[in-house]
Amino acid sequence: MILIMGVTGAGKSYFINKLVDREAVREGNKLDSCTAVCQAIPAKIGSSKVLLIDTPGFDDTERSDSEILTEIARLLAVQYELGIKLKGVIYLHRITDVRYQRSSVKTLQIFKEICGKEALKNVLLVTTRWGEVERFVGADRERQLRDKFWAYMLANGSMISRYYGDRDSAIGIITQLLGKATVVLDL
Ligand SMILES: Nc1nc2c(ncn2[C@@H]2O[C@H](COP(=O)(O)OP(=O)(O)OP(=O)(O)O)[C@@H](O)[C@H]2O)c(=O)[nH]1
Ligand SMILES: [Mg+2]
Repeated sequence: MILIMGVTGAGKSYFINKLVDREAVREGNKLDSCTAVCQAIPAKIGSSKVLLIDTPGFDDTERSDSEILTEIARLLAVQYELGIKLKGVIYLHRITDVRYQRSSVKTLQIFKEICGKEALKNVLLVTTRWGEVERFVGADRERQLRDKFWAYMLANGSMISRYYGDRDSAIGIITQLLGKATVVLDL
């Protein structure tokens, strides 16, 4: 199982749909947040079977972060009870964001706490929407994420990756986690 997390509108549902090559989950093109509950989508990547979990984004327009946390905790409890192994977590962030807003700082803080230090080596920090920025502008923002906002996580074994918006790129990202040992999150 792989969890897909990030602030609302980061492109979590879009990423999953590209990966499975169908409209498995609803994407939102409105200003309102879209995904309200966790959804599990089975996918086959090469010869591996994986369960992708689409989560409601933090900083949702309708619900508080604590409601969303409760929702994710509920899902993790069921997963643990059923003996489904967690391979890792993908955290999506839009490279088009011109500021690392407070909502992102807060979300990342919550995210770090959910994972716990031990699990950070199973975290993939992924930037999205590279088609909408000049490559050098994106690269400069990525460097700032690496040096500042994501430095702690990278120092503890998390990895960074770019999502280019297509299926092949999504498969490449998932594959990076499939080879890892399974983890249990602190939450
Ligand atoms: N072109 C392009 N559009 C994207 C990309 N990622 C997301 N979108 C679009 O951005 C909008 C929001 O994406 P979603 O995937 O619904 O965002 P989300 O993270 O699931 O948001 P919540 O469900 O509210 O937490 C949708 O209209 C997507 O089609 C991307 O990489 N490229
Ligand atoms: Mg969604």
